[in-house]
Amino acid sequence: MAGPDADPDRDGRSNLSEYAFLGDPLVADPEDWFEVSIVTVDGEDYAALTFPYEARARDLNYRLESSGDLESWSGEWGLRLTEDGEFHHNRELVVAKPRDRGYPAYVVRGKQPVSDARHSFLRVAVTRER
Ligand SMILES: [Ca+2]
Repeated sequence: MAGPDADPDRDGRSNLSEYAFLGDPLVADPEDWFEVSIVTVDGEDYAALTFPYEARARDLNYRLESSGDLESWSGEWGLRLTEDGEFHHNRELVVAKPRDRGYPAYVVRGKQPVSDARHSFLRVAVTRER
C-alpha cells in the first residue's frame, strides 16, 4: 500500500506521519513517540510537546496547533525546513532542541499558560507540498 494516507503497518499513523516524525511505515512504532510535559517559562507553566522531525525533508510544513475543547484549533507556530536544512520558526514557542536523543527533535509549547485554561490540548499538524 502506498500514498500519504496509507497505513500499511496498521499502527494508526499514515505514511505522511511516519515520514514527518521518523517512523517506520512498515513496522508498527511504539506509542510514546510524542512526549508531553509541563515547562516553566518566566514563572508560568505551559504544556509542551517533544517530537522528532525529518531534518532532511524539504517538502514538509510543521505547525503547532492548540485547542481548549478539541473542536476548534488555532495555529500558533510554524516551522519550515529551508534548503540548507535549518528551521525557520517562532522562537518564543520553541523551548529547546534536545541533542541527546539520537535523532532530531524539538520541544514546543503552547502560547497560553496552563493555569489560564481548564484544558489545554496541543497537536502538531504536518502538510506536504507537492
Ligand atoms: Ca503506519
